[in-house]
Parts: sequence; C-alpha cells; structure tokens
Amino acid sequence: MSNQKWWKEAVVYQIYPRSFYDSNNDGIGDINGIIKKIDYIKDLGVDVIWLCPIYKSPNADNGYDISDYKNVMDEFGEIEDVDKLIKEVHNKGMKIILDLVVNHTSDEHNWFEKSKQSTDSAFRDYYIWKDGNGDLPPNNWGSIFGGSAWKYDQKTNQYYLHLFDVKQPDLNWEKSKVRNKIYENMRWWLDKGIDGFRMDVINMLSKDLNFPDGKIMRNEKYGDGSQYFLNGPKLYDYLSEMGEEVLFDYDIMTVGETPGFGLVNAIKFSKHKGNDLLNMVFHFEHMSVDRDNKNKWVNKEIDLKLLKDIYEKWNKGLYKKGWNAIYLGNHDQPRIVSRFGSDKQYRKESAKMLATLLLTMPGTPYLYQGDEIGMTNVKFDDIGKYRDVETINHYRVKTKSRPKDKVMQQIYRTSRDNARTPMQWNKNVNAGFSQSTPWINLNPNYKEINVESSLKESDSILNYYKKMIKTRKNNKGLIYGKFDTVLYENKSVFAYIRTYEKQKYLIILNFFENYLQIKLPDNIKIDEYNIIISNYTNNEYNNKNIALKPYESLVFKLS
Ligand code: TEU
Ligand code: CA
Repeated sequence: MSNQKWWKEAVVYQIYPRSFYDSNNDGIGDINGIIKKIDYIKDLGVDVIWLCPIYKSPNADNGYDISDYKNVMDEFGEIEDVDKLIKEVHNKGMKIILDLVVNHTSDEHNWFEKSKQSTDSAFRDYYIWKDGNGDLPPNNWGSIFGGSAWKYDQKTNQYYLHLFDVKQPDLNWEKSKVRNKIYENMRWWLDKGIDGFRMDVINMLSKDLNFPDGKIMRNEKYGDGSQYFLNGPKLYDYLSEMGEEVLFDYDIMTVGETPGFGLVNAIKFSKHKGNDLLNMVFHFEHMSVDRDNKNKWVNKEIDLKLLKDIYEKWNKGLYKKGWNAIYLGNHDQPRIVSRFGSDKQYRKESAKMLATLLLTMPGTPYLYQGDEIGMTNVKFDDIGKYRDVETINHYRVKTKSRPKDKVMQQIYRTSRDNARTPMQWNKNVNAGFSQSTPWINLNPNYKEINVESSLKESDSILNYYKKMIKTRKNNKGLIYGKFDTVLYENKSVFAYIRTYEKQKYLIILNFFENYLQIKLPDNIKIDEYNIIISNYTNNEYNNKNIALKPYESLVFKLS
C-alpha cells in the first residue's frame, strides 16, 4: 500500500544531549557520549534518534538559542563528531533527525549582532524591530518565559520581539533573504546525511503584522498574543516554500512542534501539491488534561475522559488523512511516570501501562530518554539548583506576590528540569553519567532506578519497553489499524480496539491505582482473543468480565 511509510513504522527515541552521557568528564553530556551509548539505543529496538539542538549556542535556553547553525556547541564536540555519529547511527540501521530552531536565533548570532548595530543595518530587518508606544513596548504581549515579549534597545531606540527569552530574538520570516538563509542551512545538514527535522515551534513563524494587543488574563500583567502569532496568515506559504526549496528533494521525516495547531491544520499542512510537508505534528491538547489550558503552572487532577476525547478526535480525524506523533513527555514536560502514572508504590506498573499506550496508538511513538527506565520528577530544595530559564523566571516573577514554598510546589510538579536531570546509567558515582559534577544535579533515586539494574531484572520497565516495541513491530495492526474507543463512559479505564484487515486488537489500560471490574460490550468475545502483552502475569478475566489491578494494562489479539 502506497501510504505505508518508514516514518510511520518507526519508533523515535529523543535524546537531550546535555543530560545523556558525558564522554570527557566535564559534567556535560556530549556527542561522543551518544556514540558510546549507541548499542544501548539500538538494543531498545528504536529506529530513529531525535537529537535536541546541538548547534553553537550560549545556552540561555540549552541550545534553543542558536548562534551558528553550521557549528556545534563547544561543550558537545566538533562537527566531525556529528559526522561520525550520523555514520554510526546509519551503520546500525537507524536514522537520525535534528531539531530545527528557526523561529528565533540567539542574540549572539552574528545576524542579530549586525541587526542591532543601527536602524539602517543591512541585517536590521532579519528581526522584528518596532518603535515603542510612548514609553511602553509596541504592544502588551507577554513572553512565553515571563515578562514582556519586547526588549528595548537603547542604542537604536527601538524594541525587538522575543516570544521566548530576551536572548532569543524572533526572526523576521517576511523577508525572503532570511528564509533563503534558513533553507540553505537545512540543505547543508541534509546533505550531511541527516534524515529529517523536528521543527521547533514551527507554527509561530508568521505573525499578524498589525501586532494587536492580546487579552490580559486574570492576575496577569501581560497580554496573550498567541492568536496573533500562532498559525499566522503566511504560515502555509512559508512551509510550502520550505517544501519546494528543501524538503521535497529528500526522503526524510518531518515533525512539527505546533502548540495550538488543531486537527484541521495538521491535515492541511501534511501535504503540499501531493508532496509530504509536515509528516506529523506534536499537538499539545493532551498536555492540558491535568493542568489549566492557558497556564501550565495551574494543576488539576487528570481528566481521563478528556484524554479519551482528545485521542478519539485526533485518531479518527487523521485516519487515512494524515498521521500523528504520539508522546506523553519530552524535555519540556514533567516525567511521564510522575505525571500520568505513579512514582511511588506502582511506579513499575504505571510506567509499563504508559509504555503500552505510547506503543499501541495510531501515529509514530516518541520515547524520551530515561522514561524507558521509569525516571521520575525531582525536587531540588533550592531554586539555585534549577537550571531551566523558564523555571527560574517563573520563580522570580511569582515570588513577588506569593509565598516561596507555594511557588516551589508548582516547580516540583511542572518544571522542565524534571526531565532534564542526567540519565541514570548505574548506581556508581553520578549515576555513571560523568566522573565530574554534572551541570544539573542528579535525581537522588539513581541507586534504585538505573539502566544497569534494569537490564538485569527480567520484569523491569526497560525490558517491558523492549518487548512492547517488538510487539508493535510484529503487529502492523498496531501501527496502521483503525482506532475505536470502547467503554467510553468509564472514567478510569482507557480501552480501545485497533482493526486492520483481519487483525483485531483490544487494548485495556487502567489509568489509576484502584482495583476494579469492567464488563466488555456484547460485540467483543474475549474467549476469541489472546493476551500478547501485559504488565501483570496473573490477569483475571472470563467471558465478559475483566478484573483490573492497579495500572494494569492488557493487549489482546483476536486469534
Ligand atoms: O518549546 C515550545 C513550547 O511551546 C513549550 O513547550 C515551551 O517550551 C514551554 O514548555 C512553555 O511553557 C520549544 C522547545 O521544545 C523548548 O525547549 C524551547 O525552550 C522553546 O521551543 C523555544 O525554542
Ligand atoms: Ca562532556
């Protein structure tokens, strides 16, 4: 069938290089560290590695602030190391994709350094400069990392736009010279042999050129400009141009990071004139099942019904029309076991349940480093131990009006640093990550939770992931099958059927730590099915009834 593609069948493993493995003992993970651990990655059974940014960067936002697209961050190594990594990955029969961060650069990129020289610099219009509104910034937009989205520059008496940190000025995509420079950088990397891109906030490129004020939410100081910079008027033109100029010439995969994109856009942007454009996108809808949609720091209990609705909508909506990217966590989100499972008594059971979800959904699964061993959130006792710019800004802004311990509670639950502590390789010094003090503290639980012991225990989370990945690969129905929710009304169990040609699979996930009974609908005859994988060995079911244990997951196959 023509719509079967390698990137649909792939399982992706996301690496945050800074925290993966330190090969030269300076406390910072690096490219050679990834090369050293290549067999570990291969053994997981994954097909594609996605590397978070490795380009030259002053690291205001750990590499998402790029000062040179054609060079490697000093701490990570040399360009030759990347060439070697690409070769090694390919030798192992895997592929590698890089992060493409082109909504903004670092303020230390030479384009910006020239741009801020004077209003008539040839590089001035590479960025978005505006006059102030009297003594105020051009509009009321807040930056995603806190504070105003505009920074005043004394020298030229204008403001520049930064939707993220002040050290991340937004590029001006209106200008074809800017776009062409970006395309040239992309081709340069593709010609080195990389297999695609994860495109950072790619739906923020086109801004409403009137720059209207945004609505100010309760308790906030700045306006929310998102409706004026997400999915803007020229976005499709820019991306289809990128397709024509770059993407369509290569057999690659592309995944857009697209907050607030929506299903209609996901379908629309997946193709341009019959060519694959954005193969899939990371939408953020399920990231709000346990938090306020507009304010990530305001938490609530998991709403499983909402989660079901979101998957139902996307899975049905994309069926035969597009393709999904399946993730529960990444370097911007808390650890999945702490967030959607339990990091206490049922850590193993719940981590395996979540692995089952990730690997039985329609769409390409993305696993984030450390989740395969069930790494958990961390609690540092002092804000000084946090490294993430967003977390630090949040603390600075919020402690002005709120008790420190309240703010720390939010940070414990939501900080991006939860997912950025070093990979836990073994129980030795610094978890085997480095011989020197790591750039960010380890999670103190590394003596119990680490790769070495996980490899030894036959019922470890790690071994479950490997088995689950194999199960997906051996059952095409889990990749291409149609998706239908069952037991829709049940508030604690997520169950669905995947149907593909003559194959049928029934997946049952108990999302909470209660023991409970479920009754299957009449059209499912469970005696005709076999369990192909479960996180318990003593499953209990008969006829129409299944007794579920805490976080129990079951994958049945019609025999
Ligand atoms: O993230 C963009 C984004 O919209 C959020 O996930 C954001 O990081 C944050 O969690 C807001 O609360 C991407 C990258 O994944 C992130 O690491 C970068 O910091 C950001 O873009 C800027 O490049
Ligand atoms: Ca290092």
